Amino acid sequence: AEPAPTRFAALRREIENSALSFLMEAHDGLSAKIVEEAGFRGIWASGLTISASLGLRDSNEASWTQVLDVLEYMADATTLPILVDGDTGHGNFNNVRRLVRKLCERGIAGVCIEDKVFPKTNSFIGDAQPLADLEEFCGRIKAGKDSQTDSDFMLIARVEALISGRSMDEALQRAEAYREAGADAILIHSKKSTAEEIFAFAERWGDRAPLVIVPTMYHATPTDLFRQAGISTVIWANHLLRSSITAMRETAARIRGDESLIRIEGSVATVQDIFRLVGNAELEEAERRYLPAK
Ligand code: SPV
Ligand code: MG
Repeated sequence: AEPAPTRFAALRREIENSALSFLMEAHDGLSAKIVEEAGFRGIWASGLTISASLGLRDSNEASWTQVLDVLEYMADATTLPILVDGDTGHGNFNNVRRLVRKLCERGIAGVCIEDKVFPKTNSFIGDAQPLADLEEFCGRIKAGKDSQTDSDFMLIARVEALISGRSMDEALQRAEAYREAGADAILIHSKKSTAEEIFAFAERWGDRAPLVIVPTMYHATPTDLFRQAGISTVIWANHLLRSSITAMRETAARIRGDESLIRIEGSVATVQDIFRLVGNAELEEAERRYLPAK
């Protein structure tokens, strides 16, 4: 039998294979386990949801090493490859170098960096966000690629031109420059409520490098249209955090109102379920092996 691919190779395979792939958002060890349990083959470690789960804004308020700590919990909790949202790379080329080295050490299979400036602003806030200088951003990409210690590590360049109201020509020009600088794939982002500009981009881009998309705003687009457009990978970017917010709010309100758990117990995960998710059975097994017999 063939040896199992490394997580680096697994992410590369997901993004480069001809079938449409999906990455599901997670923001901590537990949500990472839930993504794996659901059958997904890769995780999107979202900057927005990791920040929000820490009670912070998506403005680089969490330091990059704090994010790295969260990633370590996520990697320990699952066997899935993780693509981390590296925001703008946390500084210039030199910060990207150190980030990529540390991600490789922790077994994080890839990073996506966006062509904006530190501290970043979430793409869905405001209008024309300042973009990075094209050549300076290409330096960040090159520095990242030169620093990876596993040949399958993926560096994905995220084009924010359409988000910032720039032209389709500029988006394509930037994507091409990033590909030439060594990016393994392009994430083309849009905040429109339909996918028209994504399809227009994909048509002109062709198959120069895999395309990754985040249909948070154009959420009603049928997934088959992404397939037909030759998209490589869809990121469901924030929906586990958002669903947990809804569930936690309902539970908190109900317990506060009822001053009782009577209407709660049947509708929330059991304590046994928590034990199972975090692997208590393995610990019991290990105790039989390592603790003196009673
Ligand atoms: C994230 O999940 O943090 C992203 C995607 O970067 S978005 O919020 O759409 O910018
Ligand atoms: Mg982000």
